This record gives sequence, structure tokens and C-alpha cells, in this order.
Amino acid sequence: MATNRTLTILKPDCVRKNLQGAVIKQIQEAGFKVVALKMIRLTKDTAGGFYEVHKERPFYGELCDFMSSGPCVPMILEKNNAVADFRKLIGATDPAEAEEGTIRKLYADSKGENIVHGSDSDENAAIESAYFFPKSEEVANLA
Ligand code: 3AN
Repeated sequence: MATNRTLTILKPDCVRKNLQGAVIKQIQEAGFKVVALKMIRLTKDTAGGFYEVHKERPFYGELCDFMSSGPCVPMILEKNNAVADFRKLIGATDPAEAEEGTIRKLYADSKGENIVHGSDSDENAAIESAYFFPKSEEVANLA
């Protein structure tokens, strides 16, 4: 059964372009609620831990360099069918292939520098959320 949370990161290119507000506005207007949010700077090691599943990929080093190149904004988001709906909102990994109106189509420059991360499964959403936020930092009840 689909859970109702996903983990996103506004990546360093998003912060450098001063687009946090615009992107969060689009996310909220699509019906997502922000359950946890902070701005942090990853080290190469903490970026590497987050992307551990991609360790064998040729772009892993470049990805860790980029993700530790400046501050980023991890957030936990809540909505029905959160994982799938959020991936639809952000568009394909490669902005050139992303649908019109998606966040990556609007703002991203390349496959590597693509503005936002979105969890790819409920299981990973839970693992990734725990990577950034202890339970005590989540808003338990938004009502
Ligand atoms: P997504 O973030 O759309 O789920 P994945 O899981 O295929 O994409 O890739 C994980 C991250 O690795 C992406 N967010 C992207 O920034 C980066 N990445 C993927 N492919 C490349 C590539 N060819 N070159 C550089 N970075 C890449």
C-alpha cells in the first residue's frame, strides 16, 4: 500500500539560483504539506552515504561533489500517493526529457544538476527521511 510521505532535497543548484521559494510554492500548490524542513551543507561523506545505492555508477564521484558543493534543503512531504505524485511533479531525471511544467523542465540544467531529489519508493522514502530527520524533528500532526 502506498504511504503518504516522500523525501525531497532542494539541491545546491536550487539554492544557488535562489529558487527555494518558487519550488516550495509549486510543491505546496500541488497539494503537498511540509512535514520537516532544514537547510544544511552535506560533506562528501554524507552525500556519499545518501547516494550509496549509486556507488558503482560512473557519475557517483561527480554526484557527491555536486551535492556537497553548497547548502541544500531536505524536506519530508505529505500527500496521498506522495512518492509517485512527487516524481510526476518534478519530471524525468534529464530535464531535456521532462514534461512541460515540471520542476526540472522549468529550472534544471542537466541530469546531474537537476534541482530536486525525489524518493523512488515508499521504502526508500522512509530510509531517506531517517537519514536527515530524527522522528523528533517531524511534525507529528499538521491539523
Ligand atoms: P532520480 O533522481 O530522477 O531518481 P536517479 O535515481 O537515476 O534519478 O539518479 C540519482 C541521481 O544521480 C539523480 N538525482 C541525478 O542528479 C544523478 N544522476 C543520474 N544520472 C546522472 C548522470 N548521467 N550524470 C550525472 N548525474 C547523474
